Amino acid sequence: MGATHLPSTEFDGTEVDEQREASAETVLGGPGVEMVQLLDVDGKLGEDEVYSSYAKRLDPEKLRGFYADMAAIRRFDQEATALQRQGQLALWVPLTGQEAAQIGSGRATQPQDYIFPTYREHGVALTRNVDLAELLRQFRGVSNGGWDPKETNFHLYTLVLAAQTLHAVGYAMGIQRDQQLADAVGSGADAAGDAGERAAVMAYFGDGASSEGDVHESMVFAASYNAPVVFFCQNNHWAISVPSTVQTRVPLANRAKGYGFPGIRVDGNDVIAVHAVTEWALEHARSGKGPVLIEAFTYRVGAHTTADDPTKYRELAEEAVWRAKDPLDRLEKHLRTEGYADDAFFEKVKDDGAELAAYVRRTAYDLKSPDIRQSFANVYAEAHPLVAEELAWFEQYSAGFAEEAADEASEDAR
Ligand SMILES: Cc1ncc(C[n+]2csc(CCOP(=O)(O)OP(=O)(O)O)c2C)c(N)n1
Ligand SMILES: [Mg+2]
Repeated sequence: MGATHLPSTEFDGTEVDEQREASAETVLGGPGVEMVQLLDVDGKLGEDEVYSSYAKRLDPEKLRGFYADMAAIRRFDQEATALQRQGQLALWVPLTGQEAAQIGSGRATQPQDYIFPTYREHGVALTRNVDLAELLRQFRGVSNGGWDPKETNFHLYTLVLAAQTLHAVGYAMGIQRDQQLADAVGSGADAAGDAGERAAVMAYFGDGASSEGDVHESMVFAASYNAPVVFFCQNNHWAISVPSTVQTRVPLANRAKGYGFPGIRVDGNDVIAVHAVTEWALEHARSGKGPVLIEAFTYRVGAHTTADDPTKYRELAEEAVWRAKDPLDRLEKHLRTEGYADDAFFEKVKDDGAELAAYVRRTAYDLKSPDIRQSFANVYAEAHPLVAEELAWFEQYSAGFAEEAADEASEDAR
């Protein structure tokens, strides 16, 4: 294409649409596009040269655990959505459809790893033992976060798209330097022998966020410094109303090649494959071989948030295609055909889900609003005259309402 083909002021986008259509197959998946899959949609376990050895580490108990986790987080998601509809939460960000991507990757992490989520990683939170009821605090607007990240190495949710990818790489570089120091004084985990004891970082982000400059800068830095970080992109096909075909002309995993580290597209609705690929990537990062990009190819079955209506921008038929690839159904088929789980197991999972939902409901009803003065106290570490002045004004303003209420009450009494 020459300069004469550059868009003019009469640019109508037709050419771009045509290009997008031409590259859709590689973005949306097609026969020629590589993707790691172990469990097919019928729940049959296939073979993979590299990743089957990881899948073989999973005994029936672990697989049942994956199912129980995915069912629990789906039930939690339904409950939180209902709480938002009842006015208990200001907003909710549903994860339905992405359970395998989150449980598979989260369960591959070790306690010493550090996780930087976006705002939808409720399933990963579960795997890090974050009290799920705590996740609701931010969405009710009673906390800036909700949990102590140091307790679980699960960072607070980041709503500014992709910002956490930079934090993750910085953190990974910190881990790397601490390790170098420990190695120098002879107290560090041995790189060859104890790579499993070393720490790595996981940075979660979405297909939409992948277009942010922050992601590009993170990847450049991660490659330049060989940081122990795994970039985990959940390509759920949509960034609110913008389809993934607008974000990229190639599978997102392919971008890693340009930075010079491995990129893997994995079936994000196949919990066994996601777990295997993430374990491989974390081992790679922990053993000093540098970053990896994983693209979990999945789908956001519900709305972007409870403030969104996907019928305005996508076809129901597309949702139906993805419902047929449901991550829970697929693992259930596998567990049943292999004789790893029976009706009693699935009944118990359901009962546990109801119990979790009741707990979450109870806790949500009990969430207390913080004292507004706390917001003023949070502005600076030390007292500040301007903040004190604003607080004084605010208190005087609030007191006006108390006087108004008292006047109304005495009028009513007359
Ligand atoms: C820097 C920035 N720009 C825009 C937004 C508004 N916004 C919130 S979510 C979202 C879409 C993100 O899509 P994706 O990265 O695919 O993640 P998903 O929500 O699908 O999980 C946008 C544009 C934001 N939060 N931050
Ligand atoms: Mg998305």
